[in-house]
Amino acid sequence: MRRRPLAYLAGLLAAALLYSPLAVLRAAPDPCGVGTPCTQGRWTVLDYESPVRAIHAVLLRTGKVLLIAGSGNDPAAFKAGSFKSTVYDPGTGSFHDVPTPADLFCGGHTQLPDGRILVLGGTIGYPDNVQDITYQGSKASYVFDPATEAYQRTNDMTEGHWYPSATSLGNGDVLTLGGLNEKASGSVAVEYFAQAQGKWLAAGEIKQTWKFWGLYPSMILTQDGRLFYTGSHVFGNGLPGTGASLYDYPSGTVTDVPGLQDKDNRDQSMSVLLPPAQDQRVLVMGGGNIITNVAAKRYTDLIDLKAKAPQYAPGPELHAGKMYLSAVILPDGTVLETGGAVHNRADPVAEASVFDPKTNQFSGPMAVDPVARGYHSSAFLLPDGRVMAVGNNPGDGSFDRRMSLYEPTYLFKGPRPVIAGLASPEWTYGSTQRITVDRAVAKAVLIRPAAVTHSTDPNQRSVDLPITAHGNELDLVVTANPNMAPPGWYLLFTVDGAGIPSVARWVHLTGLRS
Ligand SMILES: [Cu+2]
Repeated sequence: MRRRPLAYLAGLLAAALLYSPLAVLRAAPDPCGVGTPCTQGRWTVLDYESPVRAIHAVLLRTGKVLLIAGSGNDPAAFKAGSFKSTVYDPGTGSFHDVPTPADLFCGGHTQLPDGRILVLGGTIGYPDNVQDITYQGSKASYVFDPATEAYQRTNDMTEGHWYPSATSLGNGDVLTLGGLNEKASGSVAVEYFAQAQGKWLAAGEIKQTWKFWGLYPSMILTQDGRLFYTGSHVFGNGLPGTGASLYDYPSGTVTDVPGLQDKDNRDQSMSVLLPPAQDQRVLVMGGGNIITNVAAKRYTDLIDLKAKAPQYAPGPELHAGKMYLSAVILPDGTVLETGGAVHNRADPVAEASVFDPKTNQFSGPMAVDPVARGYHSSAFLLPDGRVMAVGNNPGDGSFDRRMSLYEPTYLFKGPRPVIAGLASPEWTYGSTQRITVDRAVAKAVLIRPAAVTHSTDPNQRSVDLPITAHGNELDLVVTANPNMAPPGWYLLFTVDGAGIPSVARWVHLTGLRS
């Protein structure tokens, strides 16, 4: 091909530039180019495995993680009365196996105000074809103390609960709904744990609706103290109503919330109260139906609970249809969604993306967990800003005990801000708390530590702390509304203008004003 003289000159110039020292600099790979950890994060599979089937994961105020298997969905272990939990230390990679008093498999869990963990319900019977009965739920409940790493029994609940919800309330009490009872039929009792008395109230002490809420109903505490049933659940499709509702437990009033797409195909979808919690917006992602076994869905739904008459509107589609997915609030104010599968305990989806509540868009694709994460998998945030993923229990009954770590993109963007000082880790509602940082930051957040299983962690939230800066001293304004951040231990992160978070410090938020 004949080249025009001008093009020829331009070619020479380009060649000269290519070999100049400046061009060598330009030719160096962009550390934040497409496909780098800086734009998609990085997964690592640990070179050791969890000693137990990690079906439940609870981040403790000690920075360790309580992994609960119970019988681990293993009929032989159940028959043998072999129930397991372990406390994992992400810092040292060590495990401390914990005597486990009952089959906590498929129970519920949430943090109490003092940082102990309430673990409720679980399994008292596996399916039995002869007696034509499915899983039977336990009435028993335990408090796990991170200091002693031991369970202590409480009084029993009214009814058994296999796949219950557990939502921490603004006063630190816990409300539990749903699941299957000791006879394997739907649990309908409203269960209320009064934390000051350290016990479950009798059925008559709380307004009963005797309503069946399904299995692992996602019940998120709203700013006015009501519970929002997001429509995310496990199994139990075909429930009446719109598939979502607001529940005022003191009066027993349930108000349907319209707009959720395809409510009967939201089995093992995942719901998140989007950051910041102050915005009161919820995102529901994906879902399927293990009974019809349709291919899992790509749709998402968004709702603003501050609206006078809240209703769902369709959100952006996921990059891939999935159920069994995990969603983790990151300190930079975005949400990582990862893992999942297309069909009942089959066809894992190798896809991850990040939802930005500011733009209502999923970015990505992000790097993908090398381990399939479907049924009985979980992912959760660690205090250092990394995400851990555990579990997978495909239809052949096997269980994947490998553990993966995800380093989000913000860990590849430059040095991290440091929280150098904390006047006190004991925080009260409506107070102003002074911290010292090593350089300017854009925001500070409190993130509630995970208590996750089966694509459900209704207590997950990130609460903004408005900042007044005096040089490297920051005054953080703590919400005065306990419904915004129920009492307990939280991860405090500061985040710089580039979205890079510090390592978290633990703070203890309580109702007492100092
Ligand atoms: Cu399960």
